[in-house]
Parts: sequence; structure tokens; C-alpha cells
Amino acid sequence: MTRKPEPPPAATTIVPFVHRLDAREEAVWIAAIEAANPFVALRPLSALTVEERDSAPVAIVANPDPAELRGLPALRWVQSLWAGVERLVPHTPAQVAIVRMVDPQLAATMAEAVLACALYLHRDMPLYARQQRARLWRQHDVRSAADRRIGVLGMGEMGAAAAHRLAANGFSVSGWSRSQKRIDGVETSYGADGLTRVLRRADILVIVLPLTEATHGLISAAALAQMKHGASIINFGRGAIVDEAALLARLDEGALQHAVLDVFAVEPLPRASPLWKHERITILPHIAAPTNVETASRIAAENLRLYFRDGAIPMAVDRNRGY
Ligand code: NDP
Ligand code: OXD
Repeated sequence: MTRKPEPPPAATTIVPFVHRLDAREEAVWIAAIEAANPFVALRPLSALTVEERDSAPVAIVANPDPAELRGLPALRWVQSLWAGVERLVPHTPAQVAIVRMVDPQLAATMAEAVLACALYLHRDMPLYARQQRARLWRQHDVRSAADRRIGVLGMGEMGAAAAHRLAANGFSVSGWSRSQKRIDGVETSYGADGLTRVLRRADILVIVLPLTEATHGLISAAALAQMKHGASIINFGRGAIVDEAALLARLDEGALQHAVLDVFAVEPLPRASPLWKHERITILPHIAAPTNVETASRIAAENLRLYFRDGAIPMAVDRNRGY
């Protein structure tokens, strides 16, 4: 029997990796993406010849220096390793499509973090921590999850996964987005009226919005003033969405109960920031949903494979919307 000849091995394609990671992180990503797509050779800019730079149609990026991207004249699209694109949108050349990381594993990690912090607030853990510091033995009533309304701002990959997880845990969930959404078990709304309704009713407000012109400062002093007395906030989106000074004022007045903050206008949070020592604030160092190298590499590698096979660029960010 004559065997069908094997197809010739596909040629390796050099893909620039433009980033501001340290050497260890660079090596980890290169190994993972090359393992997921053996026909890709990921190279930092410093390792590329002039010809390779001049001809590269696609690059993998992680918080790249914009000047370095401008040094790739044939670039048609970039695959970001992160979900948020607020720094890429204004600085990436206009003709270059921005593809962000959309990974179900990332959404599941975010949903887990939202649930963990919602439960922490729901079961009054910040209050018991304060009591412990005062050596105070005092029990408080436990409310049912159904009796606790959680407002989730942002119903995208992160927000929808978080809302599902909260609803599955028995919480009453309201979701808010730019356009109307239909999500089982979640009351959804959009627009200015929808936001007011979510703010007024939420016992816990979860922010998983992208940072854009429209969301910058959205949770202003006026928005915070609409919230219920004793409500709490979880910000896992971006720091600049919340007016930090106004939030501090509301916490100091006792109008808001507690804030769990994972993202800040300036990161790392400066040591001099008053947020660090505030007893009604829990600070997390941007760890709500870290990119999973293994799953994200498989997604980036598959996007590259399809592009080199068919010329198909994955769905890109809408630059006008900013996300
Ligand atoms: P998506 O683009 O999938 O979803 C964004 C959501 O926000 C959509 O529902 C969108 O509405 C809504 N939205 C955007 N602008 C507005 C607006 N002006 N008014 C009302 N709703 C708006 O993003 P992801 O869910 O993947 O990620 C969201 C953000 O989470 C990221 O941009 C990043 O900043 C942050 N993030 C934080 C992490 C962490 O570890 N802290 C990890 C990963 C992400 P619509 O559906 O109508 O378009
Ligand atoms: C992201 C993040 O955008 O980690 O991926 O915040």
C-alpha cells in the first residue's frame, strides 16, 4: 500500500514581541506561545533584523512602548496579552487593529474574585476585623444573600461571568452596560437612568468597566451620593473610573461602609497614599484576574495560526468606543 506523502512542514514565521516585561516574564511568554504554535518564533524587537521589523504584519504586545510599535511599518494588527486596552487605544497607529485578550479562564478568575469579595462584604468581615482590633466580642445579624442586591457595572466578558456567579450564589444581581443585555437571573439595564437605578439599589457595587473617555470619573461625587447609606464598593475595572477623593470622603462620613480596591489611578499605589491606612478600605495589588499564561498563550497562538492560514484578523477593539 502506498502511503500518502506527508505535507511539507510549515515554515516558521517570526513574530515581534513588543512589551515592557522583565526578562523572566519575556522568556515564560515566548516558551508558552511557541509551545502552543510551533510555527511561530516570537522575538523581542532587539532580536529582529531590519528586514524582519519592516515586514512584520502582526505583533504580540504587553503594555508596549508606542514608539516601538511605530517602528514596525507593515503592522496590520496587534494581539495584546491583557484584557484592558486603555493605554493601547490612544497610542497605537490608526491603521493597526487592536485585538485584546478574551479568555474564558480570565473571566472565570474575575468571577471568582468578585464572588470572594462580595462574600467578604456580605458576611461583614471588615466589621469583624475592626472589632478584633478593638478586642470587641459582638455578634451581628446575618442577612440572606437574596436580601443583598449587587450592582455590576460592565456586562462584558468579566461582568457577565461575575454576575452569573453572584446570581448562582443566591445574590440579587443588577447589571449595567452601554447597550441592553439579556442575562438569565440578572436584572439588566443601560443608559443614565439605568445607572441611577443600579446605584440607588445596590448594597454592593462592583465595577468591571473598561477605562474610556465615557467611564473616566463616572463614579463621581454625585454618583456616590446616589448610593444607599451603608453600601460598599468593589473596583476591579480601572482606578480612574472612581473619583478617589470623593470615595474617601464618603467612607470618612460613614455614608459608605467599605471599599475593596484592586485598581488605582496610579499603580503601584504610591506609599504616601492615604488609601493604604484607611480602615474601611481593602487594598489589593491588581490581582483580581491575572492573565493565565497557559490559556492566554493558546488563544494568542490560535489567533496567529488562523491569521497566517486565512489572513483573518480576530475581532478588534472599537477605537471610537475605546474598548
Ligand atoms: P468587555 O469589553 O468585554 O466589556 C466591557 C463592558 O463594559 C461591556 O458590557 C460594555 O457595554 C460596558 N461599558 C463600556 N463602556 C460603557 C459605558 N460608557 N457605559 C456603560 N457600560 C459600558 O471588557 P471585559 O469585561 O473583558 O473587561 C472589562 C475591564 O476589566 C477591562 O477593560 C479592564 O479594565 C478590567 N480588568 C481588570 C482586571 C483586574 O485584574 N483587575 C483583569 C481583567 C480586566 P456593552 O456590553 O454594551 O458594550
Ligand atoms: C488586564 C488586567 O487588563 O490585568 O488584563 O487588568
